[in-house]
Amino acid sequence: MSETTAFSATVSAATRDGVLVVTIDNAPVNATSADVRNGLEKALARAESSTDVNGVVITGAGKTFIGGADIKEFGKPAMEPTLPAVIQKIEDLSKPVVAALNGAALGGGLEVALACHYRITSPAAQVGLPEVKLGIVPGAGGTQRLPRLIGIPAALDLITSGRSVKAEEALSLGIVDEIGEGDLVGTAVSIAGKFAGKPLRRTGELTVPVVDPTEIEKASAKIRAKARGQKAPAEAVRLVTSSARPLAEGLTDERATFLMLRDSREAAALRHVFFAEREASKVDGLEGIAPRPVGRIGICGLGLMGSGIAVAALGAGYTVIGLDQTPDVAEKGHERIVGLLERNLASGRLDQAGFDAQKARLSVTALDSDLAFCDLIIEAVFDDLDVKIDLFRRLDRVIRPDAVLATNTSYLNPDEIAAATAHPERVLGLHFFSPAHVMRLVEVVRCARTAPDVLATGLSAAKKLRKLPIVTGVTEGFIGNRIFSAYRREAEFLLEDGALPHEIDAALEEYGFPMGLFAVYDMAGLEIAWARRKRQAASRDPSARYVEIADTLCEAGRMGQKSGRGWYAYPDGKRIIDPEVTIIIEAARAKKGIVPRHFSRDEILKRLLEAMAMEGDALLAQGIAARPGDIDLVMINGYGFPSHKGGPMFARIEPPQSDT
Ligand code: 3H9
Repeated sequence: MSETTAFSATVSAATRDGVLVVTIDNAPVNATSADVRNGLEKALARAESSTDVNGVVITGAGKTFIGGADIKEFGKPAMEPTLPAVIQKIEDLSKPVVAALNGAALGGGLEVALACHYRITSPAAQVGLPEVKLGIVPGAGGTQRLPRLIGIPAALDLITSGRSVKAEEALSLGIVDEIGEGDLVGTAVSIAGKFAGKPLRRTGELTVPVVDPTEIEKASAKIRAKARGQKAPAEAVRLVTSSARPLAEGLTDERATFLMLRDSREAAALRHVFFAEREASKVDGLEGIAPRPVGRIGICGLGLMGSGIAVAALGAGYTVIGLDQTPDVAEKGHERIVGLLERNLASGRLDQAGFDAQKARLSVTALDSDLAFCDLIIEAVFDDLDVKIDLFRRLDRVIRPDAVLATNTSYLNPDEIAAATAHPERVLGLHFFSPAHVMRLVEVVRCARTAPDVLATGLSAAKKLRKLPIVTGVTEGFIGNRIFSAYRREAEFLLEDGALPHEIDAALEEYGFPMGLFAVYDMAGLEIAWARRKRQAASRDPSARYVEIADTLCEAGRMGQKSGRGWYAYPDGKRIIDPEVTIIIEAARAKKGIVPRHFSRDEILKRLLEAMAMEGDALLAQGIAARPGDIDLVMINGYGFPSHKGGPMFARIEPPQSDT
């Protein structure tokens, strides 16, 4: 190996057996920042002009090949050379260029690899074009070169879903040419040496395989429908399906589309979400604090919520012991959990070996003392203070003093539950969302006396469960339900002021919520919220505005979809507007002397979004939420707020209609 030459601060190279091995070292993820592009360009020029260089290998330092373009540069003035220009130089080089994928090759990283003349990957690497998740399309050839390599249908799937594939799948699809064990760079060097002086396989010169246009049209229509108004997936469909045209034409179109989307509000929102997710794991007071080790999790209460948590925990590799009141009830819980695992098996999310292993790690009991060896215990019993306090007192006596106790309460005060135990410092809240094995959000509740390493344990276990943990302080409903209450209250004010449920729902769905608020109520059932309102009636501020419409619906037996009627009617299960509901609403308005007025969709949205953001302000001022981004993540991952709008705090920065 020759001496190392630095082509820039982040790109260096050394010659090995006549091949220039170029290494990108731009921590943390080797993003193609301006300095990397500069260094690469210079290294390529050196390779082209040096008579003692026969080929090039491009690889990354650390565990990533290239994580993509540098997202932090988006929105700043462009710096030459552009990534597409550098990538074109790779493809055009007269000497063989081999990509040695030492780790993830994502976005611009995969685009670099696609332009190389050969791709060898380590077995641990993943490849993908996740740009649509950032509201953009691949902007450095991905939409044009990937179909040339793997065909339009497979490229459509990968680019419009943004999913990454592991090395094996990348090989079978034809994205990479070889999986290399051991000295990856050494193998890449010998491949480059073998290709020297031979005709090179340039991806851009390949022809896109011909496919049945009706098949493509069917797939495209499905993708567009799923995108719910987002621009990037639709643009990606257009670019990929038209990739059979001359490369230069496709690349020009792709670049213009990329730039247009990159500067859009939608992309700014999704970038905000990306960085907010990374920020959320930085929690005040936890620097340098190690979580307690967790291998065995106890779950108390094996209803829907407890079973969902159990499935998530089994999937993460934990041993799970479920506790319920009697052996019979516990056995029912066991059946429910196994039923969920069977569904995963049937859908292909789990293979037989995985199913068997997970089932073998599950046991149930009706004896508290069987939880003695658990490291973390999560309760998901009925949301009643006395029930939870009784359970925590019992557990406190039988579990190890260093075991962590978590409550899944939605509305109760976890400080009161903690205070009932001998070790309140080991108590925290882990508020899962239903169905717990599907929903990504977990609110991690830092109680008044939660020890830092207990909080760290909750965060690390939630992450291992592949959840997005967001820390919240103690308040009624925590971050999500407090914002949701403010949103619901405003929606009910709107009803009294003149809007109808279907008008509010239409505005929300057009904005990007998967379902309007009143349709969601009907689906969930109206009785639980009604019971809560009745409990709170005595302590309600009599001077505060209170909308009785929901109570009137419940009194009339309209409990939602299950009872065939709620905010809508459901003859034959299909949701329709019910004039009876309109009459109830009109009567409520008349009772208060409210003269209804018309609300446009924009006005409806503005009021609802502002109500959410104002509650968010209060949560920040009270120190319940640490950052606006945390609030946005809670609403996106727990309440259906469209991620491409960035969450209620981000959405407020500009009015909802200002999309560019
Ligand atoms: C693109 O490529 C466009 C092109 O088609 C066209 C261009 C013309 N840029 O996730 P982690 C930071 S668009 C800047 O915790 P992991 C991240 O903020 C891009 N920074 O690590 C964090 O910073 P901090 C397409 C980035 O090991 C730190 O790195 N690519 C970027 O769990 C660690 O991140 C993608 O969308 C970036 N591209 O996972 C891939 N990526 O420490 C996005 C990360 O200050 N990235 N950072 O909080 C990922 O999926 C993961 O980061 C990755 C590593 C799998 C790479």
